[in-house]
Amino acid sequence: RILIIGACGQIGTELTVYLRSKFGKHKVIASDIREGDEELMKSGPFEILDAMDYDAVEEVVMRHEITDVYLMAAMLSATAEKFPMKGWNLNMNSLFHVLNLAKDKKIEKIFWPSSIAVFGPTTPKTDTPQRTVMEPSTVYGISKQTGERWCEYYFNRYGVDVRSIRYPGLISYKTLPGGGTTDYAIDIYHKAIKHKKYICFLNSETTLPMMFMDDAIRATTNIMEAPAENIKIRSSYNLAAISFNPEEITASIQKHIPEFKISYEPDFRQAIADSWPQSINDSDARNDWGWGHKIELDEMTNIMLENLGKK
Ligand code: VAH
Repeated sequence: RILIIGACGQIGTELTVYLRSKFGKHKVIASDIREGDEELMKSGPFEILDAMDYDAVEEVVMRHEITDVYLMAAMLSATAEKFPMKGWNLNMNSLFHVLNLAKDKKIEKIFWPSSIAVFGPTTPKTDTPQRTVMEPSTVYGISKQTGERWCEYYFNRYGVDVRSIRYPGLISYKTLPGGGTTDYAIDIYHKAIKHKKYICFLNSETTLPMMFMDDAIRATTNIMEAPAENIKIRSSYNLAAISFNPEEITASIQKHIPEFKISYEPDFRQAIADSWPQSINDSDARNDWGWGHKIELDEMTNIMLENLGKK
């Protein structure tokens, strides 16, 4: 059975729906610190669970006979800059609990998300390699870089089958933007529909690596279903799809809403975005476990506007 920790989050919400459709709703236990929306709550078993409480996580794992854990709970970049110690404690302690459950053979497999936030201002900005200088300057990035080191350590030392990918900014319509620096690229669609204008907290040339959620969910299941011997990297795999800046996503939206206007009021999140790469080299993921993105910017805009327009 599968346990999703952080099932109400941006990725967790869609991962729960996908895995339940694939394995059956009783095989996938959703959990989070608070209840989710009605659709999630009535779509299968749910547990209120604090990812930082080892005993509580262990109890849910044992009671539901969990074999695979997707640890999706974390505090994202912008919020973690406001609450550094809370961000560090949540992102790290939750990971240690799940790694130790696997070390003690209480679970068999772990998925843990890392992020392009592990790269910092001194990292090469374009076609960023899998292995390169990584001096993250955000609490979130530091926690993800450290988490990657621990995942690799637990694999090498204890044989823990933990798999991880460095997600770029993820764009989706099923959940509201949640404290991420890349979340401007979600909010812009909501505001384009509601107000036909958007005040962007990043400047117009801020190019960032991004991906539509359906591609991210497919990458997550691809890496989890790959034979263990194909997973050559046990820290975390670079993953890429599309890179764009606010000007380019605006042009994409204006193909549907010609009168849409953007203005720029960069805030503290500009420095976070400036510390991250503009494009990522994901050849290792493509070679090792058959990764390949599908959704380009204009198709993503079609999907986002169509689904948000219906809400
Ligand atoms: C954030 N969406 O903005 C996340 C992600 C690369 C960005 O890690 O914090």
